[in-house]
Amino acid sequence: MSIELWYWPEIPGRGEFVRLFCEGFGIDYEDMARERGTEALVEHMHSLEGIRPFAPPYIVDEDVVIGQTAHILAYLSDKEGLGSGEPEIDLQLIQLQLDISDFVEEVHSVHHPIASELYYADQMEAAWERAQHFREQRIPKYLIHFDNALAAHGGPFSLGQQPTHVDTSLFQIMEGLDYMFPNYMKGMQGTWANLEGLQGAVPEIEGLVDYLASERRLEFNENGIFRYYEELDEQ
Ligand SMILES: N[C@@H](CCC(=O)N[C@@H](CS)C(=O)NCC(=O)O)C(=O)O
Repeated sequence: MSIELWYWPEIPGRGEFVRLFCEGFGIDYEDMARERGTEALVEHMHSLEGIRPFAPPYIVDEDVVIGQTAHILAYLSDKEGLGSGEPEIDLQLIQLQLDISDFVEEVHSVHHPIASELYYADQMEAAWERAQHFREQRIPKYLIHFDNALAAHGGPFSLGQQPTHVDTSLFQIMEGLDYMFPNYMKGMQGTWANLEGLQGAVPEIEGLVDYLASERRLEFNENGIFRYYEELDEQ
């Protein structure tokens, strides 16, 4: 039985981290709001009872209804037996996935440093300053951390030859950063060799070959998390 994925239909956003994992590892899912639209998503969210997800993405898997991207990926990985089989290593993979969530939040705060509810145009000056710090301090700090994690089992994936939920997420981060900061990322080429190797290896995962070439794969855009604003990139 396929799981339901509920996420905003027009952006890759955080939903894409779940899609990539499901597509790459053959997990059956229905992308509910892509089929039914934003209103259906809002209605569905409000119809949920009990402890509800705070925000999309969330999944429905029979009686299981959970949000939080990292939590969803940890749940699916465990359910499908796609971890290492060693609890202490699987917990470290979840730790990395939580680091990825923190990083994604910081990416969003680059173009929305004051408030998510305000337009980018209303916070451009603060965004410009934030982008500078983000490029100079935060991207290197996080990417070195992720690059070292990939080296721990010899690469190219987080468990050596075995890809996990961490790898599809790190791939999406690298693709997103290339879109958001093309000049900066070009200038840094070679700095994060393991991550660059991973970026080449993930698209070769069998389930992803077709997906990445399909219309199901949404392009990055300026409503999503990874946005391209020329002024926020290195000049
Ligand atoms: N920490 C959550 C964040 C979820 C989240 O912020 N979702 C966004 C879309 S990517 C949203 O719809 N937020 C609505 C809000 O924050 O009010 C996760 O990783 O899933």
